[in-house]
Amino acid sequence: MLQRRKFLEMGTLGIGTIFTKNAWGFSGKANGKKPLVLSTWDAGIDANKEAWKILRSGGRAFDAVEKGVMVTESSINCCVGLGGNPDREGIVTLDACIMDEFGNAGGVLALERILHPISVARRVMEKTPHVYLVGDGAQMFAVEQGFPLEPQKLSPDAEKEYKKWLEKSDYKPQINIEQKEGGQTAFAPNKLSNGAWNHDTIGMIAIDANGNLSGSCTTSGMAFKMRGRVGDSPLVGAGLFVDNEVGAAVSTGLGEEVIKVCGTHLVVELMRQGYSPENACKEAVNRIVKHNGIAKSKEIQVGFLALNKKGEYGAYCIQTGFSFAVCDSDTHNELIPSKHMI
Ligand code: SD4
Repeated sequence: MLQRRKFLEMGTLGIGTIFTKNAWGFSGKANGKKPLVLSTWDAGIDANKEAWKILRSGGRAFDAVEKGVMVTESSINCCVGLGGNPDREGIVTLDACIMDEFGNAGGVLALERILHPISVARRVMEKTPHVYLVGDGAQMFAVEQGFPLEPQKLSPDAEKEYKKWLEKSDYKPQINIEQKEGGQTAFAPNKLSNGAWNHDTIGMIAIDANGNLSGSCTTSGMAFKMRGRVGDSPLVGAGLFVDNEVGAAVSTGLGEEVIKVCGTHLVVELMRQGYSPENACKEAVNRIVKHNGIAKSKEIQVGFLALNKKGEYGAYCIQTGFSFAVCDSDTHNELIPSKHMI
């Protein structure tokens, strides 16, 4: 239903958008163009549009992946960023990381009350000798850098979802399993009362006209997580990895499973060995499924999205529901359903 609605909505966007029903049809568009930007989930369509403005004018992929996901972080109707669901204590904590074409990286973990964690992650990379800043320290640094401290309050949607969750306070982390619409209990709703999916993360990878790769990943993390819980998204090699000689990858879904296999590092290393982006993602998914067994894997969603140095891309996930957005021209910004294992 959502896919259909999104399709109709996308028809009204500035950049031409096409939704293909073919699970791996590219609507006749070449897979292997430069520049190109990819991002996870349906919010990726709007994020790609912003990133494309930079890429189309010959800009750097690194700037594109920052500016692109800032759109999603700003959107109050989206679960990414300050509009997202809080932890068990009712506080929104944000994780993000960014990597450039030189292998530099920066990240923030459990950052509170800052609208653009991705930009703070960039500053950590550019202005400190460190890769990560966490919690209060990350916030202090952000404020020193001129980022305004936003009010400590939940978005109307998040407040509603949190109140619903508090009725049972049942702690059973689960994430992004969409085909069970209606069958979900209150612990981690995959669909919000406003009809939007609970995609609390956006990952973006891009190749610019010079053939340089960069990536970003930003999230409010798992809904109603334990205070202090950190997922894969801000971790180099888990939620995001870029090697400018080979390719870039991002992940989404149950972060704990991605962390245990160093998911995006694995995907990039498989591409180095000659795997196509799709097959590299498939093999990384396979490792997670093998580790958990089929029965348990049915309760888990993880998706990987990858791009190689030639501009070829692909994705794979454990089960149906994951989609990604690809933009490679002024008229092509498309949401594609990922292939899945189960
Ligand atoms: C996490 N991987 O915190 C993130 C969640 C996610 O769409 O991808 N949600 O584990």
